[in-house]
Amino acid sequence: MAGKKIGMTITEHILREQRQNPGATGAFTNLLNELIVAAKVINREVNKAGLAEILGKTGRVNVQGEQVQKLDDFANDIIQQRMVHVGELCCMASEEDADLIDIPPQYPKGNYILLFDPLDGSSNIDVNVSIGTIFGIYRKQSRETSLDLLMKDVLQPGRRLVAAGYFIYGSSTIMVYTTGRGVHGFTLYPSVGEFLLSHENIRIPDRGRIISVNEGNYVFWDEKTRALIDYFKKRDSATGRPYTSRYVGSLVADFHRNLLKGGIFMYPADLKNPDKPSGKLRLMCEANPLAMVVEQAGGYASDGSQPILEIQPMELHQRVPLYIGSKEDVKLAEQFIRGDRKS
Ligand code: FDP
Repeated sequence: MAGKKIGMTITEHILREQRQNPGATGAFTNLLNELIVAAKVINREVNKAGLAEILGKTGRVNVQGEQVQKLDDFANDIIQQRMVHVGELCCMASEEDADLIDIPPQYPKGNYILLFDPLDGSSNIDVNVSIGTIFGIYRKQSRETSLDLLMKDVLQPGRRLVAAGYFIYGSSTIMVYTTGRGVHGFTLYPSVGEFLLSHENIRIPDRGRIISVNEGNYVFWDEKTRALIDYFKKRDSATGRPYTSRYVGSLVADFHRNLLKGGIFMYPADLKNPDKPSGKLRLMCEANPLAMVVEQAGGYASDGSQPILEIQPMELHQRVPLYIGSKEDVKLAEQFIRGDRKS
């Protein structure tokens, strides 16, 4: 038959990955498939935003001290509802919930742990800017079953993630994922209701031309961070500077653009709280999954001094500074932040 060849479905792809792993039981495939169903439901609601009574704030403040939007709540509920009965998880953690989420006793438990940010970039919900769902999956290391004792299994460095990825609800809906064998992107064909392979083996350029950072925070940055941003903005034809600036304020959207085009996303530590300089983004639910994706695509992620994936998490909602994207650009950022370079 003539015409453009249609890419394989995400389900076929996951099964194909599973066949490459002789020890695989299918548990992982079940888990990802259920997550995809949850994302399709979230996508449907995101597309309705503006029509339904789902925009706006709930009036609650989440564990991060941020206003909870109705769609945040919806996405958080849907993921939990779909994932509790899949039988492959021992617990979950969501950016919106202070504590670990247990699997109720009526459902079977498994050996995987799901961490997720149900709706990243939520301040953009009301204004039709792309938002997304980020996820990371660990395998349980201990034999513990009680929720109180599972925290150690959850607080694993990102290097131990067995899969990670995101869904971006944008001009089209895309799922990008890795199980440690490259990064692949699938676009949702609404008429078919399936994610079909559209971006096989994504590779991020070693160097980009884009910086993505909220420069409104300039006054809260230390000298090293300011010197870094100033560097990217200086004119120098040999290194292709100045870089161009792109920042929409949705991590998934900013990350996805830079993954495809090359560049660096930065959310540096700032001094908004002078006693405790910190980044804004969360290690477990945001930085680690994207760090796994970017490394699998040939890029790099750092907190300014060490690879994100090497950080030993101390708490569930730990925040980190984040420099992520093209390898050479992120390595350069490390030189500035460590103080090895000033201009
Ligand atoms: P949001 O607060 O809208 O949920 O994860 C938080 C996040 O968005 C990221 O998606 C985004 O990159 C960042 O915060 C934006 O923060 P600023 O508004 O401080 O730039």
